Amino acid sequence: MSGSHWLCLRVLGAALAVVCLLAPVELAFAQDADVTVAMQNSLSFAPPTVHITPGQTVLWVNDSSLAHTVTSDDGLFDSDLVNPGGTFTWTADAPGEYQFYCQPHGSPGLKGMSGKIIVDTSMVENAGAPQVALVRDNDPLPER
Ligand SMILES: [Cu+2]
Repeated sequence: MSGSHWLCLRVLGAALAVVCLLAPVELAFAQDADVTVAMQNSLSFAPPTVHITPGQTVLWVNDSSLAHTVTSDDGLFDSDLVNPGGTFTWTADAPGEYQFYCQPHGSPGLKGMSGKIIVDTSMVENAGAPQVALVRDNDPLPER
């Protein structure tokens, strides 16, 4: 009886080892889209504001029957026209606020069809990315 118990434990251990080996691969695929924003028939992005951490990727999906663009106010990225059913992705490198708009239906400054990406190192709890270290910007520095 104890022999079969050992076998059970060994199978369980092997299964855990396989899970550990697969985990990094799953994380790599997860970076393909950390947040999804829909382009809607109501000429808006949904949600209009998203939070991510540096290194994460936003995926825009055109759920409408019109072509739209995802154009950065600052010229950092521009999807050109995305047809119905099409997608566009952008990966944030650094913290900051990045406004964007749709060229046919909006304009810079969050006018019309537009939105904002907030890239913040303190948003780890929403990101589902435990490998990202939590950085606290507000910690007081020691006096010199
Ligand atoms: Cu549009």
